[in-house]
Amino acid sequence: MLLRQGRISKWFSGIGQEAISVGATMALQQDEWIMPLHRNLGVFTTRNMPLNRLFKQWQGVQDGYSKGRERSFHFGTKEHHICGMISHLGPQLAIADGVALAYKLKQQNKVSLAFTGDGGTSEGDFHEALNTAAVWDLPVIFIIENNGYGLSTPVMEQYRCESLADRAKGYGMESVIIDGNNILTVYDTIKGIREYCIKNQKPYLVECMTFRMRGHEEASGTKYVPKEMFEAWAVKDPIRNYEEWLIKEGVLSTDAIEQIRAEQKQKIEEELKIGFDSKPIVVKTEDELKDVYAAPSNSPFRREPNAHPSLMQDAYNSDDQTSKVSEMVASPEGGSRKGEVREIRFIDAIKEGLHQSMQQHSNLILMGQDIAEYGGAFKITEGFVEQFGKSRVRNTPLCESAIVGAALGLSLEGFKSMMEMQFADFATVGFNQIVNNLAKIHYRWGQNADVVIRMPTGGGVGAGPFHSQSNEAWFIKTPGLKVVYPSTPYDAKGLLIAAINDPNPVMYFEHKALYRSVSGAVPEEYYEVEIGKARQVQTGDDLSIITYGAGVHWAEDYASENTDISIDILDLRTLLPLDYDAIAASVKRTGKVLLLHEDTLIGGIGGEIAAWIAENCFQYLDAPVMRCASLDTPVPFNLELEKNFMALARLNKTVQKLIGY
Ligand SMILES: Cc1ncc(C[n+]2csc(CCOP(=O)(O)OP(=O)(O)O)c2C)c(N)n1
Repeated sequence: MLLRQGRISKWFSGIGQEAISVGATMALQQDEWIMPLHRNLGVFTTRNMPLNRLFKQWQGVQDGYSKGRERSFHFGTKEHHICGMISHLGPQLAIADGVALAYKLKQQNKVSLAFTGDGGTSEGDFHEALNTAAVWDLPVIFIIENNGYGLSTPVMEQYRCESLADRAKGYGMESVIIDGNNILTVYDTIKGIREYCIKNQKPYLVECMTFRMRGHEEASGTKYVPKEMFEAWAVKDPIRNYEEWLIKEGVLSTDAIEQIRAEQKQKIEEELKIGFDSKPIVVKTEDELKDVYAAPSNSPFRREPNAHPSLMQDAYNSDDQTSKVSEMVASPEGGSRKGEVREIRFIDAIKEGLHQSMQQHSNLILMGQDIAEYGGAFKITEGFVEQFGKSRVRNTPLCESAIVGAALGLSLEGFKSMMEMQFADFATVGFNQIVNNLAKIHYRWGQNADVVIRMPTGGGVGAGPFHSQSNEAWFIKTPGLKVVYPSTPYDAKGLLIAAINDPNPVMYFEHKALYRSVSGAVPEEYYEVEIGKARQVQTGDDLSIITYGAGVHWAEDYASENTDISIDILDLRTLLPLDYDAIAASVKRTGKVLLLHEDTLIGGIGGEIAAWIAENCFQYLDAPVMRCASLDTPVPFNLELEKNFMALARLNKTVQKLIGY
């Protein structure tokens, strides 16, 4: 009724399926996480969420669970241990893996529970999450609500196996098919399975047979469902059956049931009144922007912006006897103590930052393909498993989406995690979890995603189109992520530490070609480089080159080979959020700006910065802002082709054009 009156938003009815949500939720402890979907109102009510707050949520008002930012069941709360779904079917399952991993690591006797429909089982996420839970021996209960249809697609057009429960065999997991319309069966089964999962530290798949008595959503109708199906399932209605059973067993009388019904109706009316009494939304742009990120703590490890490689490099050069200099650095206790600065490679700096972070945070978990005994494709985690153990340094199956989801699940239970993408290119198969779950969750319902994804990126090594891409721009345009991209060993270490300390999801790009070709001064100490601050590499008067990653080295080499041009070089270091002050300062110094990046031209961050400069610094410009980027083609394999592809091939031409303007 309320939906028809336009007083609540889009509605996905669970009528006919109530026994599953309610029975399963009752079988769990109140503080065990559940990952519900669009039809699982019973999870929310069984967790005793105040109905008036639910009504507020569905109206999209300020004091609902998502401050008006989300609709229907797309919200969660830590208070009730419910993780809100995103629209995409599938991602919830892997988040349950992460929560179960957290329980396992904390040696708590708990399970997590995730729901999927029969349609959702065709998503890759279903396969990845179940396989990961099986391989990692995680106490997760996966419930399939098999109601015979996807949106309108019947199960015979959805899968070919006899029953979905059979799929468990393929993952090496137990399963059972039950009558999803009998609340006692659901409750008893899930209770028993919960004990099994905890005792054996294993997942379990439950297929609940049921039927949806309404359309997919209230507006979509039910024309595609034969009438006889409704008739057959109407007699199996879970609430009617339960009432009949209660009467037959003498637990309740018909009168008592009527009384309960009347009391509930009255309660709903009262709560609805409170719900409708809510204040209308107050639009505050400032709050909208602020809530995109969780507030980072004030870190005692952040170093002064001027304590920087170019300066330290001088110190390094002046001490050629020992190849080391001493300096005062911030100690973990917040004071200062002596630390050593050594010349180390880019890759070693990353390794050191990660290693020190593992020491600093006992709740930091590393996950990635081949990162344990093998030490990772680039050997960054070599030796880690011996020191920190298999629980914290985890080889993963090949399933990027599930691992990003699991990272988010760990975060729900207070863990930090770092996931290594073997190559940045493979982020495509974890993309949904990154851009829709990690990035949006804090804005949607206040839960942070304390996750760092390391992205070995870039070309120049003849690795072809799928091991060379610069894909940072895909993430830069996603509010909620932070994107960092160091170019020096000093920044590589400090930014990685800062990324791990930051409670938000950070994409950490590390250029493979710099790993072993670039060395620089790096203090032994644990320190942060502040996210969101660019680095002035050198100042100049004629021309600014604003760049990052490999581009910084191209610019430096170019400047040293062309000393007749006074070049101002700015290393952005963080691409989201950008350091606009530093950009403006560089523009003001030279009036001529070249944006240089290895990423391809169209849609690269150069275009974004050029637009910002045009809008904000037009009066300081003496020439149009120019971009020098890689060709708009995939990255070619042949080294000659790749050299031509790279922005570097056009750097001199672009500089000359700008200088001569
Ligand atoms: C990844 C993705 N693809 C498509 C959709 C659109 N969609 C929403 S619900 C739905 C049907 C889901 O069927 P099922 O998993 O059986 O669950 P049910 O709605 O029957 O409970 C579809 C196709 C979506 N939300 N996410």
